[in-house]
Amino acid sequence: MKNFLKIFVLAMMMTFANQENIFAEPIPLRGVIEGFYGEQWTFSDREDLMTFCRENKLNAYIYAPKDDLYHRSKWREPYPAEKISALKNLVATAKANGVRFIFAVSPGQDLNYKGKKGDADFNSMMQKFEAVYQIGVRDFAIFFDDLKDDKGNHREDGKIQAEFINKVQNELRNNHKDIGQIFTVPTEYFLQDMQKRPGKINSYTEDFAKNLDKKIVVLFTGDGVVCDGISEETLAEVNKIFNRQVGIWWNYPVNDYAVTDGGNKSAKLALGAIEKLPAENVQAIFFNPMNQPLLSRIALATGADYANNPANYNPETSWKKAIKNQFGELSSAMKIFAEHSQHMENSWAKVGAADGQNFNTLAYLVLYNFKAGKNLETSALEKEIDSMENAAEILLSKLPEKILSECKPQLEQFKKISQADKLAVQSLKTKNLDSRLKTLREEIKSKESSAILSEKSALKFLDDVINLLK
Ligand code: 14T
Repeated sequence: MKNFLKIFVLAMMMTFANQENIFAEPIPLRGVIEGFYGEQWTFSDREDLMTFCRENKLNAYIYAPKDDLYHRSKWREPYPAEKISALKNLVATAKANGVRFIFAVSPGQDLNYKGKKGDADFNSMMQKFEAVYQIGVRDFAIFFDDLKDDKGNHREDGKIQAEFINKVQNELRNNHKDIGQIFTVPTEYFLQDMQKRPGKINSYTEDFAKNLDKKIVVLFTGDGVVCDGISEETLAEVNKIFNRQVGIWWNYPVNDYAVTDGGNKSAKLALGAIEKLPAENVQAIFFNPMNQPLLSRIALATGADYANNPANYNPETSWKKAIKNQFGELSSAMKIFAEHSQHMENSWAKVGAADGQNFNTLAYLVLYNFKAGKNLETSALEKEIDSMENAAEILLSKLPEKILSECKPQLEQFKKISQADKLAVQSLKTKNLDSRLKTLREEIKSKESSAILSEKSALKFLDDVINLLK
């Protein structure tokens, strides 16, 4: 009886704790990795990120912009004085905001491991790290991602890479008493790439895992580079492969891979929530953002909610809260726009909730009834489309300048798609394709290299109607 009572009280406490988040267990290391290709954030964007991190209880930042020459292609060269001084300010701001600043180098394109050249490169790496140690950096990373040729092959040797990282770590710890943690990303950094077939781990990964010092934190991206969530099983499997608790490099909301011909920036914005990540056992997580720093904050704020309480995270609630906090009186309009620009997908990438789910529910019903020759009840769909056009107009006229500069083409596109959708509904009603519709569709198409959204929802509806009525 006594035991029964104990269990009962314990169960009540746990229920209570869950609801009130009293015993919420945050992921110990949680933050942002500036790890994307293309246009870098400015130092002022980075400074602002540190405040954002404190406000959202994120406690780490990895500096690893692929297109910083001194990070990757010219990694041996020291930073010029003015860049070192900007970094110094940033490191101080990070510290003041309770954010651990992790400095990364990606030397893999031309790093020498052996002989005289090997010694020289080891020294270059130590000098590179020493320079940032002097401005306050205590945590370091060496990344070996994206070293594959066009055929997807790489010549990297896992043992040699691991020994290099170990040696750098030893030297850092010999030179300084207060080194924090060392992080790495292997050349095979997603599960599918670590094995030729399930269960058969490649020798590269085996050698890397076996030889890498246990203190070093390994980051991986999931089953693929950009993938539809990480299961507890995948995490457990990768932990087992590396014989340690690995961390996650999460590729959302990053959009650097969605660049279309003609554009130099991704045409699609990832404005959705972080979702489908493990509810427990994650030791470290870093979200890779978009080239657009302000619009990245929707996903990053939800990522912060996830990372601070993975077991009780609700993407939808968190997403609404993030938009409310960030956009105030423009939040209703922003929610409508963002709803149509969440999902990222191509031949090898897939992540984020489906775009325009409300729209699709309404549109399918109308199309279904049209095809069945039934009476068309279009008012709900028309109302939805009006709210979309209205949202685009409000945002185009009222968004603060800097945010608007991150999404103007997409908002204009959203407005056009809405206007075309309105004509499409009218055309269905009259069973006659409005001649303006095809022109509008062409106009939309001509802008797709710089603005894409709602490909499988509001935009698809247009093509569906054009096909039905032509
Ligand atoms: F190291 C990694 F974990 C990683 O994700 N590396 C890059 C990263 O810098 C980039 O931002 C991200 C999204 O594009 O994916 C990795 O880069 C790739 C990988 C690919 F397989 C870019 C294009 C690819 F085809």
